[in-house]
Amino acid sequence: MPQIPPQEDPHRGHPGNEKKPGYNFSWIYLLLIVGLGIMLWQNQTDENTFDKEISYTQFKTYVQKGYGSAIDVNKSEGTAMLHIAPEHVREVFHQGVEQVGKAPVVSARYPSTEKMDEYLAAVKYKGEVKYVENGRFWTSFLVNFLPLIIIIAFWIFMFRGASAFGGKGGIFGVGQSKAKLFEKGKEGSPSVTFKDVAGQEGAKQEVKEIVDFLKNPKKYTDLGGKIPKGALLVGPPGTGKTLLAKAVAGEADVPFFSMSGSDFVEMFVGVGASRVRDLFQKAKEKAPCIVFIDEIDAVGRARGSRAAMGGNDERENTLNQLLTEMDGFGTNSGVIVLAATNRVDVLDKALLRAGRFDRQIHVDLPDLSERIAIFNVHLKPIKLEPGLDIDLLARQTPGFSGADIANVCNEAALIAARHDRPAVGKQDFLDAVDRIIGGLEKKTKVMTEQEKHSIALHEAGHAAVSWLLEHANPLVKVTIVPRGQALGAAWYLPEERNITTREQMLDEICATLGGRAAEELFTGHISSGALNDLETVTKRAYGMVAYLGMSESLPNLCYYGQDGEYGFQKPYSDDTARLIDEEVKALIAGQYERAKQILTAHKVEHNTLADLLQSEEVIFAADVERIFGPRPWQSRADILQQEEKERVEKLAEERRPDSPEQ
Ligand code: NHX
Ligand code: ZN
Repeated sequence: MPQIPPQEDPHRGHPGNEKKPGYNFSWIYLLLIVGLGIMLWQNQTDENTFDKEISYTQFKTYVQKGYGSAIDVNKSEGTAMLHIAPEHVREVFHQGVEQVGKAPVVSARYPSTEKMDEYLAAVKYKGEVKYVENGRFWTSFLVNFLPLIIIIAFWIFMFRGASAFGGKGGIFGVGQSKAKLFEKGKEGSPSVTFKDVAGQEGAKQEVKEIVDFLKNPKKYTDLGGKIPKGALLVGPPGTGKTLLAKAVAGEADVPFFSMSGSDFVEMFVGVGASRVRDLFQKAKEKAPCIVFIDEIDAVGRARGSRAAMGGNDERENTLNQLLTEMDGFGTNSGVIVLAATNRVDVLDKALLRAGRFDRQIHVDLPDLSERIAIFNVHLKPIKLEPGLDIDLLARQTPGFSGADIANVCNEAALIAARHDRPAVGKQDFLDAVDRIIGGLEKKTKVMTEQEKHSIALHEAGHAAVSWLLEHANPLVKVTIVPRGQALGAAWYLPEERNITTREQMLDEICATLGGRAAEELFTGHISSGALNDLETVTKRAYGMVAYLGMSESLPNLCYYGQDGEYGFQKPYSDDTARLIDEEVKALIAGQYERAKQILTAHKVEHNTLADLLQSEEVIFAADVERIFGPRPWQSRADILQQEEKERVEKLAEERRPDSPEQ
């Protein structure tokens, strides 16, 4: 029975991680407050007291003359203070009582108490003699030693924190790992199970196996197998790596330590390594158990790649410690390390070798059927209009991650609420998708007709060229309503393909250049509006030439991910660099010409489309079809869609028997 996960209570802490009582800053504060208090008190007693320092000889003279009314002897300072009687103030200070106060004093260093006592007896001094032990001792003590105390305290703080005293974490717990410990049945443990992880069947299978290793290791070790030490969850952001790890924590019967890679990092040197040590020590005490490190690239980045810049010794030390710890425990000691990252390519090779994170679990973006499953999870709490087509939603969201889909569902609910609708409908979801891809609509942005015209020409250019190219993405709609950074946009529904051919890339580049081409052809001016178009085109073209070997003069050569390995240098010669630049330039120029040709050939249709767009603001694929006629190769896309639909229906069929009342 899943429970609502209790909110984390920051004051309670987790077992094995609580602060040791009394080991905190409070005593430093106490010391400071006491010191300040004493200083203030001292100042107060000395206030309005005119104090003049004199020589001992002078002091004796004053005593002899009977100027003094009382003497304070401060033994710790070695000074004697003579209170001058009001009637003698003028003789001593050459000033009146108004200037020096009612109880002015003079003080002098005396050679020794005995000698002074002798002298006082000799001159028959009748006044009072007070022996003061501390006097201003504390003031001078604080003034002299407070900086030293602070420095020493800081020093202790630093070094204890960096575990110079045994690695058990410093007196302030800086060297302790910040890992949270979850134990099944105990409060705070996540109630996520594998059932809550939609899609990701392959990854789930792998992760389940790890849980199984820990549940009955004998099954594996009896056959001579070794339990793996670590697994790396790899995948783009938002695909549910952390959720998977939480599900492991929820399903496994073993303790689960969870922390983020950045938790190792602190401003103090040596803390990271100490925290790694502490984490593994705690883990070994609780074995069998699972340690989960989120965003491991924070510490696991390849070492020495920035050696020229002095490197990052602290992070390297942390990583080295992590490597050592993972190698250090015996194969079957039962600590399995799970880590998540979206950048496996930057990780240190040593982390990935056998015996450490030797298995990589890829958590990819969900495909159509997985998106349906994810939608089903996130739509559960939402009040839906009856008959909502979830398949359609999944088809409209290619390339969305699980987190994006959750966002769509939430946004749709908010949009429906804003319109006071009783339930969330299809249009709300489509608006939510648009909002998430394109940003907020800016209906109030003021546009002149002139600007609108050139934007309409630009967008109609995209629409026309993409409509007339076989491999360009199918168009959904064209709009000149400003949204986010863009003043207008042509929306496509990209096919979810696994590989892309050269023709498809070229057609897409051509369609993207269609906007500027239309501007140039039909307004005579080119504008800054094509910034994003040119950016994507340039990136794609460089990718084709430098990474995919798709150009005439650099065929089958890939320079991907190779720079940085030998410092900052590019892994090719200057001549090659020039060649790449030339090829990219030629490629883009060629596609631009092609776009212009297409637009010139279909000038009338394009201009009709642009006019329609300017008056309607939003037009759909059907309008484009009315003007240009159906795409001759649309049948192919239709076949694909038909195939997909059949697959989805078959899947739905399969799910139906076990869906009722569960
Ligand atoms: C801008 N954005 O002035 C406006 C808001 C026909 C207008 N920034 O290609 O919207 O012009 O097919 C500095 C200088 C973005 C920052 C110039 C940021 C230009 C989108 C590009 C529509 N649809 N472009 C498109 C678009 C724009 C941009 C900039 C900038 C075009 C085009 C942005
Ligand atoms: Zn454009």
